[in-house]
Amino acid sequence: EKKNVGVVFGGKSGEYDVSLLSAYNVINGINKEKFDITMIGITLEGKFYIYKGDVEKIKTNEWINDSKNLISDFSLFDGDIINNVDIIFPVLHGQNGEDGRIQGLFEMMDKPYVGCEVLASSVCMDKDIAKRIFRSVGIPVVDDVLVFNTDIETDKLLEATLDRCEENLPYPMFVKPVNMGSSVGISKAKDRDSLKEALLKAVKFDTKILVEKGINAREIEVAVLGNSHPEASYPGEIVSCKEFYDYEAKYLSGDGSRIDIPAKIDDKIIEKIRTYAVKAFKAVGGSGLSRVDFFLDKDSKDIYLNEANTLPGFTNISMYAKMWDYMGIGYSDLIEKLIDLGFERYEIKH
Ligand code: ADP
Ligand code: MG
Ligand code: MG
Ligand code: K
Repeated sequence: EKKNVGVVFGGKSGEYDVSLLSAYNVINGINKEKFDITMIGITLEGKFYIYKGDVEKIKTNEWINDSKNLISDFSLFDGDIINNVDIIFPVLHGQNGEDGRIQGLFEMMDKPYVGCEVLASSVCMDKDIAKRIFRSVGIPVVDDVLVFNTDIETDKLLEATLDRCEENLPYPMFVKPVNMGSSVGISKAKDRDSLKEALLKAVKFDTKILVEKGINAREIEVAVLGNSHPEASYPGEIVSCKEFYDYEAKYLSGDGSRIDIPAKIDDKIIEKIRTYAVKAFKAVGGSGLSRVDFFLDKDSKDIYLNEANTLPGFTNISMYAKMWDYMGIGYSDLIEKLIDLGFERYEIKH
């Protein structure tokens, strides 16, 4: 019997646009002989709709104006539409979608869903908390200084915070709100003035800011797939066209950035990175999927785990999908595996 997959897209998140692209690809990529689809759109304001229109309009964000194909008066808990959905696939990135909040809603709805549960999702969304956990299991992470919004709320406090950063870290530094993705709110600071500017920018996105030592790094990513026996793909490398892999390099500048799969690095380093990726996934209690990102220091060859993304970009040309493609699992099969893993976890936990 065909299972009905509720594909959720959009979301009250800085990564709304990225989600539309991922979801467009997932909806097109799902094997229609095996699965039916219910499209569930969330607006930037956080309003839920069932969408019955053309998939192309998701990509272009026209879905939201397609009023004859939108159903707003449906229940998430016990309505005909939702009862018909067997499993939910949140194709959402960033706040509310990737951070455990909507996963909590799925738990309350008592629905199986694809990807990490509440805890792993929220841990990985907080770059500070995640790094503490990785450190605690012996995975190397970049040195940092944690700054709260209250540490920079007056000029005097701000100056003291700049001192604290300078005492603990060399320039350049990377300044990031802890709870974002897609490089939103992140800056590279080369001196005290730009550090100040970077902090004032980051605090617009979160109350907690991570200031890190800037690594002159190659960026290596690993795709992890599985529940209690997760597997790591071969690593891929992002070669950015910009000074760092910022939002523009990620999504806007077309073919300027390059992806190498597998990354052209030493076999020994490859094995180390894959081992760290699985260890990190287990340490945060991951399930389903995660893309674990590393820095390989160009000078010292040291490896650092940068972050784990529990709902990474998921178009058919995204790193996550391409790495599994290289491992022999095509896009449609990957989607199916993730759905199976979602059902498997539900069975174990319920
Ligand atoms: P996001 O979740 O937004 O992707 P990241 O922490 O991965 O946040 O940072 C985005 C990008 O910024 C990285 O891919 C990398 O190019 C650059 N970057 C972040 N932190 C550092 C660092 N400590 N050293 C060097 N580059 C960094
Ligand atoms: Mg991220
Ligand atoms: Mg990143
Ligand atoms: K993350």
